[in-house]
Amino acid sequence: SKKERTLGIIKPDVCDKFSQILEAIYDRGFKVTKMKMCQLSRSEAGQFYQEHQAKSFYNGLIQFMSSGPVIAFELIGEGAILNWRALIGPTDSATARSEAPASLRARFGTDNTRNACHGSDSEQSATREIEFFFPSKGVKRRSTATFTDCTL
Ligand code: YYY
Ligand code: MG
Repeated sequence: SKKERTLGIIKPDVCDKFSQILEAIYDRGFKVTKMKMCQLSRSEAGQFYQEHQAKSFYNGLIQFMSSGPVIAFELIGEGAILNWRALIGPTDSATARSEAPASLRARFGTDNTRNACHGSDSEQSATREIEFFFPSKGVKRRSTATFTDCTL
């Protein structure tokens, strides 16, 4: 498989598990090439998850994602998109515990919304999501996110 980049997020429920999650990331051979801690406004969280706008869980998701600090990072590695998705595990933390007990969602997630981590699901989402958190300089900004700096 080829070298890819992907976007990961440590969600507000598990920012205090930062060191354990980072350890798992390095153990799997990813390189962390960018990282940012911030708090998303509701509007920024909504923009990030725009593909889910029509879903019944959207409001709860936006509420949760803007409820506290997140840590966003760019990962690079062979097949990074699928490999990072595999490391975080199934969306529902309960499913993760039965089907992928070593995954990050199994270890640290609570339920179907408070599920510890995000991972881009395709090359196209990875490009959009990396640009959302880490806008490239010199290119007309597509992301309107400003972010609030925060501490743990
Ligand atoms: O890509 P992934 O995060 O595994 O799941 P998605 O189906 O893209 O949903 C994004 C996000 O929405 C999920 O991480 C939690 C939340 N969510 C939810 O709150 N309730 C659901 N039934 C499905 C997803
Ligand atoms: Mg998704």
